[in-house]
Amino acid sequence: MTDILNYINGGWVAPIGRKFFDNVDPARGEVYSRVPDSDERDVAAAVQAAQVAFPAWSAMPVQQRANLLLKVADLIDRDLELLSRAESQDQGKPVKLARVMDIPRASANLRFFATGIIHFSSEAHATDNEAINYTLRTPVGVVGCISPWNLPLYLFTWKIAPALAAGCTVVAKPSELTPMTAYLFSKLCAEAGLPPGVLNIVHGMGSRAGQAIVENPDIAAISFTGGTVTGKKIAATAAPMFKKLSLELGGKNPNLVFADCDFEMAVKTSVAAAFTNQGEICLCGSRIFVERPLFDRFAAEFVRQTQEMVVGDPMSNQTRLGALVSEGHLEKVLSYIELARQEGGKILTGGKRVKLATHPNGFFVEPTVITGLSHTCRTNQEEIFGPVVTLVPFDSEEDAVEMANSTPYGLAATVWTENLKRAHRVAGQIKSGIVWVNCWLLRDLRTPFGGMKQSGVGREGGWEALRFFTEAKNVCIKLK
Ligand code: TXE
Repeated sequence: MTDILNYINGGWVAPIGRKFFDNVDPARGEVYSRVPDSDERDVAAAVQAAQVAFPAWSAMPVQQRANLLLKVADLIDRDLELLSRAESQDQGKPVKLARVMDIPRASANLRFFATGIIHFSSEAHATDNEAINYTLRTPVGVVGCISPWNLPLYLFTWKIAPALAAGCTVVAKPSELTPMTAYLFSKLCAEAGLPPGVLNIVHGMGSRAGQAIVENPDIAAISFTGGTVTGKKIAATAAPMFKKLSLELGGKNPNLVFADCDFEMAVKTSVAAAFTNQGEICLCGSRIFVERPLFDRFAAEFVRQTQEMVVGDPMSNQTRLGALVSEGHLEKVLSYIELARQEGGKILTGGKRVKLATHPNGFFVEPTVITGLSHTCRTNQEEIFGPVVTLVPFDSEEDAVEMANSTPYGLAATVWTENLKRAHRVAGQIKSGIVWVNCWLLRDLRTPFGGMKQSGVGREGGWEALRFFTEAKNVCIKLK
């Protein structure tokens, strides 16, 4: 059984309190490693190491800093198979998905920001003939990066890559449910020659280690991705300390299918948008609104394709849906299916836990499609974050937009139509940080990423992330 260790000041250490908790393989329901139950003392040690490392790291020539991050990216690619298997075992996702999405994206994050920082520049403003203004951008200092369990290494690196590239030093905490790839990543950082203290990884529970990161007065900024309830708590703790905050929170994303869409593409992509990663992606399209004339045909084909998907051993290449991340999350998802029944929903397919002969204790759920619910019921308002979607008919463009905007969330949306004017019209009216037209999860890392309303505060991606991890200072020079 592996004991995961904290990575502080370039070395691997047990938590000061010597306590560990169990890490469960969700496909087997069995403990397979142990995680440090770190507390504020471990966080304090990590912050101290990060403070000591900050002057040299922030002053290092930018090309040299970039080269180190590029080296880490190369090592991730070298270990693609090992990391993919580790991610799959820890999270429950199909290894095939980790191989083509999670792990390649982790190295892409590092490469993107390592090269981005070289091109990062600031503005100058000539003020008539009076003065010249320029903007200096300096790294904010020691920052905290807290990431969730659905895309573990993918989102961990999405935060630490821009932070490190910008010249910050980092105290990071992966989710306690999926700490393994962050632990393996710490070894790659050391192998690449990242100086001690530049990146520190403290493992542990959100309420203890995570909270200690947010409360630590020497951490200047927090980048967090996770649930909206946790985001609220973090904001309440950090705001009185005037920390910079970037919060990427939940979603309840609408998928609007108009009758004039490319039918084949709309169904196929909507199925992927619903169930990729067991529906455990904040960008998954979980509320599918279909224009009434197309509704029955769409529903029939959607259900047919859903039933074709194999729920199975995450290590098998045939598997489309693996296990949910934890027993607690499995119960949450099943309770929402029960709620949908109580609210009068009709289950068109799925709805039950799956007991695999080879994995009788795994946390598997059938991909579930529900219809007959109003867009205002709890099932259609609250984030389920599992393989559960609803189909709802609509009669007009106005109705579709109103229903799409009717939740407290505003992360992402998809619109299916071949009508160019409608595509632009609807995209303009939807209240969300991203609108995909005739596609889903087509990501360009330069674009601003984040949510409106309760889906978050701030944007990451591209220059936005580098701006977040730097402070802008205006220097004004009088010319006369
Ligand atoms: O996530 P948490 P949970 C949604 C999804 C899910 C729900 C709850 O609906 O069912 O959130 O998931 C750390 N101070 N998303 O509770 O707690 C925690 O240790 C500082 C959407 O498992 O938000 C972990 O590292 N940190 C989401 C991270 O926060 C704290 C992805 C996220 O965990 C903390 C995940 C605290 N007080 C869940 N409490 C998305 N947007 O993609 C917890 N943490």
